[in-house]
Amino acid sequence: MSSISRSLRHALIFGAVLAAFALPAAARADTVTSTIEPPVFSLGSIDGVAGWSSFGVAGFGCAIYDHRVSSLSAVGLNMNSTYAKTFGSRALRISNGVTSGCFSDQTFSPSVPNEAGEAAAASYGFSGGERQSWFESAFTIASANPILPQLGLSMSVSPDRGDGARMSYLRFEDRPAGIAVFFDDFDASVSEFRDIQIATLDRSIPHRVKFRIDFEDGPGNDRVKITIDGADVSPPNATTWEDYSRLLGDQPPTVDSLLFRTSGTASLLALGGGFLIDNVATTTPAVGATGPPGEPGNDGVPGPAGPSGTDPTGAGGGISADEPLTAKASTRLAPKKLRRRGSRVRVPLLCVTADDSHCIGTIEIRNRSRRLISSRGFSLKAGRRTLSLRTTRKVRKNSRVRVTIRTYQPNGDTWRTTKYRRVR
Ligand SMILES: [Ca+2]
Ligand SMILES: [Ca+2]
Ligand SMILES: [Ca+2]
Repeated sequence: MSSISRSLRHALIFGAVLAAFALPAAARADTVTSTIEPPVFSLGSIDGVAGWSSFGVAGFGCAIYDHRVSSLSAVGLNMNSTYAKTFGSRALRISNGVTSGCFSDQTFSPSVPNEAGEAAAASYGFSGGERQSWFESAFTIASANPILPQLGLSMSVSPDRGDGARMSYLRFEDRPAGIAVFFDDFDASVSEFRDIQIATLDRSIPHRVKFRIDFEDGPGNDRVKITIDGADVSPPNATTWEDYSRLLGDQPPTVDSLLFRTSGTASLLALGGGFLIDNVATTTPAVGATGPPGEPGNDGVPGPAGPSGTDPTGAGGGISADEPLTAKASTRLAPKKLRRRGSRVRVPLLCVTADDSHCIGTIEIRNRSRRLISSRGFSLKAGRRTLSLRTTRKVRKNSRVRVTIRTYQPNGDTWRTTKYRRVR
């Protein structure tokens, strides 16, 4: 669907627009951009770098995924090629050589300062700031092998708040005809997802992909626009997954980042190859924005009307009494010592749910003087899980810490437990 010249021109213009966008547009929209270059992005795991999260790769998730910051030369790409102009010297390389059914341990881009979603959307602590009504995100994608198809290669990308509660979805599959792109949304009228192929991309060049989501309060009305290389490839009436959350009895989630995920059947042939991802940019309107924000793309479309006031209503509800027996989901501390590993503490947890839903919540660790030394959100499948928390202070061997776990219930209540444990 794309000509070489258009994509090249797009890539070049995008770079220029991105640079220009940072200053004048800063008053109207907040954009977080990752160009995946040294010295900030070292080779290997992207976990913890400039707001990225990928703790499976760091060894603390369901699997050690093949998601790595890689040099283009290491994947055999000529540095004078189109690739080098678009990607610089490094990119985030993702293959489905390793997969899992888990979410929160896969790779998430940095969170924007102000989340986006409906007024009643639930953040459960995975996003923050002031609630905004639209979200944009863009990234460049290319095959790590521009010549031959990597059959079996597949990856999905979703706007997400940080735990896998996806609000939209694109899947990229390498096929003989090119890179097939599929879009999924949820059709409330038939209570089903639709999975539609929206493009086949030329494997030999990079492509710029953009999500634009406009949130409207109430069901069945969010709007999604997918742009590839400047062309609108959205299917008719493209919408979010908002009504999937409602079907499960929850509020739709907020979004503030992109989730890059490899699930399903692993393709061992793809190990060390896969897709290259770069120039990842996420945007929401800045607080107090009043004018029409320009888009960080090259299509020159004037932005939509700025938000007229925001609703900073948080989600999650109040804290209910400790350990009520009626909790539908609860996360407990497994009866084991916590383990220290560098600046991280590994916390063994047990997620108990009445059905096969997830345990979603937050965990806090405080030291003897009750000073907060670590906190993070989680979304866990039922069963035993080990969560890794990065600590801001050194934790001494055999010291006692206070762990507070809050698990959010679909009705907004919170199940809370606090325990003391030694760190081994
Ligand atoms: Ca780069
Ligand atoms: Ca987030
Ligand atoms: Ca809606």
